[in-house]
Amino acid sequence: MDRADLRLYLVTGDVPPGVDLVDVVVAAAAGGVTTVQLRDKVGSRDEVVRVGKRMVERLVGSGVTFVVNDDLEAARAIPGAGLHVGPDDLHPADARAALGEGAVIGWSLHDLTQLDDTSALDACDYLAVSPVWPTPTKPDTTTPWGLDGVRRLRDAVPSRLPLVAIGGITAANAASVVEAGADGVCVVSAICSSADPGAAAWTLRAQVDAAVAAA
Ligand code: 3NM
Repeated sequence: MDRADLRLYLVTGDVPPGVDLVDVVVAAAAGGVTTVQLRDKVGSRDEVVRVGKRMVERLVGSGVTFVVNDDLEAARAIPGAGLHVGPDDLHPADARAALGEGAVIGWSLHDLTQLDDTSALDACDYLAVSPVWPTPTKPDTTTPWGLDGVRRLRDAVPSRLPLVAIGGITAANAASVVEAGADGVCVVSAICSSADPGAAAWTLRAQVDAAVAAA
């Protein structure tokens, strides 16, 4: 996976009342989002597949990478979808075996000991520093890594693996995350809660691109 495909990674979350999440994703992609993860911890698998297919159809030609959070069967049912898993989910090597070489597979890092799992690292296309800061969007995260944690992970993770960071990232701090060694930033509320998701994505992407160019 090209590092540039992870510059601005949108994880779906709550959107304002009356707003269609698919429209938010499409606007965010037009604004510069490079990867979309469909994350729905409430809806049924059928619902995830239905929404995911609508997203993929509307993203055709955009170059955006599309992954599903933690549901292998949903990923299999959506054309071209990859899978993002955490340390308590399906093992990345099993995801790779099920989805094949062409699928994008990502893994969340909660703990340095995960780096000892070489079969997991070998199966992944990217890793996510999870979370970099505490966030009201997901109050039950593990201990935040902070910017020092991003730096430590960038040194410890095999260099072939791109690193993104999630949790508490906004346009005001996105550059600092890239300066610490991340290849890109993941956000939920900075885009999903915005009245103008396209503009929010554009602003974030400009911050990330400038930080990458300066690195
Ligand atoms: N996963 P926001 S933090 C979905 O640490 C998610 O694994 C996290 O939301 C993790 O960009 C998070 O609004 C929510 O802070 C991030």
